[in-house]
Amino acid sequence: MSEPLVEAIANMREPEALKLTQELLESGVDPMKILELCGKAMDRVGKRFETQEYFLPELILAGKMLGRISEMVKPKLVKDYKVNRLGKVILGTVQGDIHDIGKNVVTFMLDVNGFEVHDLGIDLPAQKFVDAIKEIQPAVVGLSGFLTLAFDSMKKTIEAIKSAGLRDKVKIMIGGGQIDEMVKDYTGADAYGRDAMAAVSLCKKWIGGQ
Ligand code: B12
Repeated sequence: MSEPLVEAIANMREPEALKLTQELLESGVDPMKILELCGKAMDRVGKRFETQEYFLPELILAGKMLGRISEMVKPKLVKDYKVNRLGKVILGTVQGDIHDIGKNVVTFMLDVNGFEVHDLGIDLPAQKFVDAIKEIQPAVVGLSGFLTLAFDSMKKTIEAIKSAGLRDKVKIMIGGGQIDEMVKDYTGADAYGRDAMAAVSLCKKWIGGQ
């Protein structure tokens, strides 16, 4: 019954996508279900990009739609899911990579689940993470990346954290399109998370809250 939302996003019909989101929220559909449908739509967009049916403008528009839908869903999620501030997490996309849609979903989910999230942005040199750890003193650092070259950036970032003497002060999780357990081993991270809910589970395990 809620597949029309997937169709509207995947076919770049933004006004319809926003209207459908509003209707789903008003009819009491679980906001998590709406986010799931957004993920499904992004899969379709990604496939159309790969087959060159879509190009960069469509990807950017899809990202914006997702941002707007997240903003609409957020108040409802915060209301439904009990929120206590649980601990600090810093998160960012590593150097050379500007993909941030997945990272923004992770930021959003950590936020509504009660973590104090500091989103450092995109294309971040290792030193930015080191400086932010010193300043913010988070319990968890999240590294996001969608390009193959992000593997090396993640490894360098973790080495820089180690060189700064901060490695035993933080847990490090990584994630993004091409990331898997092998990349986790390669980079020296503590864990890999497949999606935003996995990021929430890792933070709950490390910081508490479950
Ligand atoms: C959207 C997109 C773009 C957009 C990004 C917009 C933005 N603001 O992010 C734009 C158009 C800018 C773009 C640019 C490029 N892209 Co691009 N892009 C994509 C695309 C289609 C979707 C990625 C996405 O956002 N998915 C949506 C999210 C929600 O997906 P998700 O993976 O389910 O997200 C979850 C997890 O990843 C996880 N997660 C994410 N981060 C983290 C962090 C932690 C800590 C944890 C635990 C979990 C976690 O949680 C998320 C939420 O549940 C992918 C193809 C694909 N099918 O994935 C290509 C893709 C990633 N891009 C690719 C390429 C090559 C590029 C460009 C080089 C293209 C070019 N020629 O210019 C540039 C790179 C620029 C750069 N330096 O980064 C390649 C990468 C190939 C590779 N092996 O390196 C891909 C795979 C497409 C392809 N098959 O060719 N791209």
